[in-house]
Parts: sequence; C-alpha cells; structure tokens
Amino acid sequence: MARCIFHIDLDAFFVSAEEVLNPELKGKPVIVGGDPKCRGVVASASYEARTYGIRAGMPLAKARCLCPQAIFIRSHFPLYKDNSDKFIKILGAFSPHIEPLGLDEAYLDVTGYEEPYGSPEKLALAIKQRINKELNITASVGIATCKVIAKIASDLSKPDGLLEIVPGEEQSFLNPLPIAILPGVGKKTEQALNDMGITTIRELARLPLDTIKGQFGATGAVLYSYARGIDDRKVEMPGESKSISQELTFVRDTLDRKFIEANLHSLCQEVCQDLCRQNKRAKCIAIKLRYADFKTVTRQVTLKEASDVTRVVFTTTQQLLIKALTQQKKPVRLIGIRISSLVCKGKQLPMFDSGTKKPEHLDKAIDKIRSKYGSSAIQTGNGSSSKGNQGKF
Ligand code: DCP
Ligand code: CA
Repeated sequence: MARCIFHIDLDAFFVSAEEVLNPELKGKPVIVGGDPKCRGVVASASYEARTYGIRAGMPLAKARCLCPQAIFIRSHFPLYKDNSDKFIKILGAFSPHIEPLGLDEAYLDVTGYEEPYGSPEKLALAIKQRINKELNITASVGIATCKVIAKIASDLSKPDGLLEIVPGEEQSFLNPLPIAILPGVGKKTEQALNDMGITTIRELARLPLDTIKGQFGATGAVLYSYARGIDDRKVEMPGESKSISQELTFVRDTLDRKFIEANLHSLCQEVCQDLCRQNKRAKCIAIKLRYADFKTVTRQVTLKEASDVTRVVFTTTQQLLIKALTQQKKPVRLIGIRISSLVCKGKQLPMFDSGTKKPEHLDKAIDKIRSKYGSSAIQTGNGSSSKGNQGKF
C-alpha cells in the first residue's frame, strides 16, 4: 500500500512569531536577525522582504542595502521554542508518526489516519487550520508517497500552500524541476552536474547508476533514487545527534592567531561539555574558517581513539588551524568546530594507556564543573571569552 506522507513547514517562522506579538509588522518587509549595523546574517525574512531579493543567511548589511526601509528585529529564541513545542503537539493530535526537523518543520506519516477526513487533502487542511487557529501562523504542506517529494512539494507551495502529488505522478512532477531542489544537491554537486550538462531532474534521472555513483559515491546512489521519486526512509523520531558543532563570527576580521586560538579553545570546551552530557566521545574533528572575503574552508581529521577531552580536541583543532592559516594568510571572519562519528562511552576505549591519563582526569573534572555551573565557572590557561556572535557550524 502506498504511504501518505506530509511535510509541514511554518512560513517565515521567526518573522511570523514576531508578527503575532506585534501585528503592525504584518504586510511589511521584516527581517529577524539583529541590528543591520552589527555583523550577523538574516535568520528569517518576511515574504514582503523576499521580494527585494533578501534571503536567509544573507549578511544583514546587504539586506539593508537591498531594502533600507525593512524592519530589523533581534531573535527571541524562547518565543520560537514555545511556538515550536505547540506546533509539534498539534501534529501529534493527527498522527503519532512524527519526525520533527528543526523548530518549524516536520514529517508526518498519516497513512490510514486520513480516512476519517475523506482525503489526504482534507486532513492537511484541518492541520493547517488548527495551526493557524492556535498559533496564528500559516503553514505549508506537501503531500506525497515519500519524504523527498513531500518536502519538495511543501517548499514549492509556500507560503500558506498545499500541494499534493498523487501516487503515480511522482516522476512527471519531478522531471522539469531544477536539480538544486533535490536534498543532497549542494552548490558543488550542482556545479559538477551542470558541468556534465545536467540541469533538470529529468536529465539526472537518465544517468545510469554506475555513472552517478562513480562521480558522487554514496550520495550519487541516493540522488539516483530521489531523481526517480524513490525514497524509502521512514518517518521516525530522530535519534541522538550525529554531530555537535559550534561557531562564532568575530566582531572584527582578524589575523591574530593567538586570539583565534583562544576563541577556538572556548568552542572546544563547549562541544566537549555537550559530548559529556550525551555520554559520548568523538572520532572525527573538523574546523571551519570563513575569511573576510566569505571564502570558507573546512579541515578535518579522524582521531586514532575517540575522545571527549577538551585538551585532545583543542590540540587537534589547533593543528588544523595553524595549517589552514599558513596556507591562506587572509583575515578570518568566522571560526567553527564540528565533531562527529560519535560513539557511546565504554566502546572504543584505548587498549593501552597512552600516557594521557592525568590531563584527561583534569579535563574531565573541568568539563564536569562547567556543565554544572556554566562555562565561566572555571578557566584554564587558554581560556578566553568569545568575542562574537555564536551559532552552529
Ligand atoms: N533560520 C536561521 N538561519 C538560517 C535559516 C533559518 O536562523 N540560515 C531559522 C529562522 C527561520 C527558521 O530557522 O524562521 C526556519 O527556517 P526555514 O528555512 O523554514 O525558513 P522560514 O521559516 O523563515 O521561511 P520559509 O517560509 O521559507 O519556511
Ligand atoms: Ca519554515
């Protein structure tokens, strides 16, 4: 039996939440992200602001150039979290099979649950109405037999949309769409496919599996399926995090290695505290550097032994940093760290004492104190307060 999957996504979420508190904002170009005189990027733009070319992720200063009359608002995360919790609760009243993604979107497997409503479309309308009534925010819904098509359908239907791709229509729906719409096709993959003369999903779907796998490896195999509207992924509650990341944008671009290192150390402390809370260790460690010209590089290594020790993570990232800074001598705008390949503690313990016992105990104690009393409760020699806007990798 074909599945009935919904992808539900709140429209201009942060902006919409702000408009509920201040209805005068409605119908105006509104940008949530902060003061355009400060550094930072657009988190959410109202649909009116988007008509000026403003998009999420764009520097606030650029957004102000595009639309000087726009209203800029700082983010209020507790407000968004509250709305997000209510949103997920509403969805739970319609089907128990929910997979939340971020704060404002979710997949819902409603197979069988649509019957009392008469059709999937009527069920989707009931969900949209309920969200609108309780949150005063519009949502867009994509309906399809699998996740990837439901997601594309909701994106294309925005704002306040509803788009159903009925079983059997998947391929004809996908065919004319640009490849960049497929999840997994980032800028690099898009360029590589363009270089092969492929711009639409129709063209992508004509590529033999061997060719696409040879070019893009495992991602290629996934794209091969998606381009044919095949996606067997279940709707399920996400497991524990697969990676942990932190990043910060400096108030001023800098070439000062010691300063960058001190901030990197703070980020390492934070991700290691997170690791400790999750009772995990990480094997893969990466740094991200964004330069003043917005060129972004990442450097990554895999540890011989998984670790959750700040000192180990910091030393590793410090080496990556020094290498990157030696290769590119440009002022740095942003630094980030991501640790992945997380393993539960107890697994992959070192077979031999590698002589790191003492610092590990020390770091463990420091990490414990920090997770209980906060980052500033104790400082080590490398400690430094972060001078920038902190966020995720
Ligand atoms: N967000 C952010 N930074 C980004 C992208 C998003 O902080 N670069 C936040 C703000 C958004 C929220 O996540 O309101 C949801 O992201 P969406 O991509 O769903 O964007 P919106 O809900 O704002 O708009 P849309 O109507 O396109 O869904
Ligand atoms: Ca959204």
